[in-house]
Amino acid sequence: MARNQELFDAICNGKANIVEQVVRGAVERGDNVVELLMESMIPAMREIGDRFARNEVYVPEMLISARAMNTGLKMIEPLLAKQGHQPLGRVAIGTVKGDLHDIGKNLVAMMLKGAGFEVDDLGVNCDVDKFTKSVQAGSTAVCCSALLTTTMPYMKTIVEHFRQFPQVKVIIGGAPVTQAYANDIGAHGFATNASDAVKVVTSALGV
Ligand code: B12
Repeated sequence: MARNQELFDAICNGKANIVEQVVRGAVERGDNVVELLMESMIPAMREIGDRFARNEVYVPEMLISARAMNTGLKMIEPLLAKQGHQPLGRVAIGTVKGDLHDIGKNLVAMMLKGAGFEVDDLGVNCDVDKFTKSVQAGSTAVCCSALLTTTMPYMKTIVEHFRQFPQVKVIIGGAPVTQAYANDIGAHGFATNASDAVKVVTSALGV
């Protein structure tokens, strides 16, 4: 499927009502929503980030684009999440302390749910204590998201903390995170996108 330019532009321009119309049409026609996500929605967020980096837009514009994106994501979530089977395991997910970006984290959570995991979504600005409480409640994977180079180092704190829980696998991701960084801090897994995140979590947990 090629890019849906109307959807791409609507997200870039923060037009949530247009996003709603276009996504509703696509869902009603039975279009492939994963392709819609990969070819039009995620590239639109990348584009708005590039415009921000070039000082063409500012935080308020990024925020309304993020809201428009979330409108579309909420509509496709039920299609990404399958239902009615035994959970493969319980997974905690959160954006790390100091970081409020949650679109990528939400996507990973949706795909994990879709793959059959029980997901404890801890939201944004998560410190080690929040993740620990989820582990004490039965999560065996801790998935951490960071979008800022300033918050990424907190992942090292998380990895080091969970060394005392050998059954817990720490998986990391987010735009600035790399495999080299994951190796460097001793994380159990890393992925650049939500569908690979599912593969990495599945393999780390051996399910
Ligand atoms: C939308 C956005 C915002 C929104 C966030 C709204 C929200 N609810 O999330 C708002 C306006 C609030 C915002 C604020 C800020 N932002 Co901002 N933001 C963005 C933007 C444009 C898009 C991010 C996004 O949603 N991408 C789409 C998703 C789908 O991609 P993703 O998050 O990378 O996730 C995918 C993968 O990384 C992976 N993944 C993600 N998490 C995980 C976790 C695991 C475990 C795994 C395995 C995989 C995985 O899978 C996901 C799906 O495929 C980016 C630009 C960019 N190129 O990333 C800037 C960007 C991240 N922001 C930036 C900045 C600077 C800021 C601010 C500091 C601006 C300011 N001066 O206030 C603040 C920081 C606020 C804070 N404390 O967090 C910079 C960061 C620069 C840097 N090097 O650190 C960027 C890169 C923009 C830029 N080009 O300069 N931002």
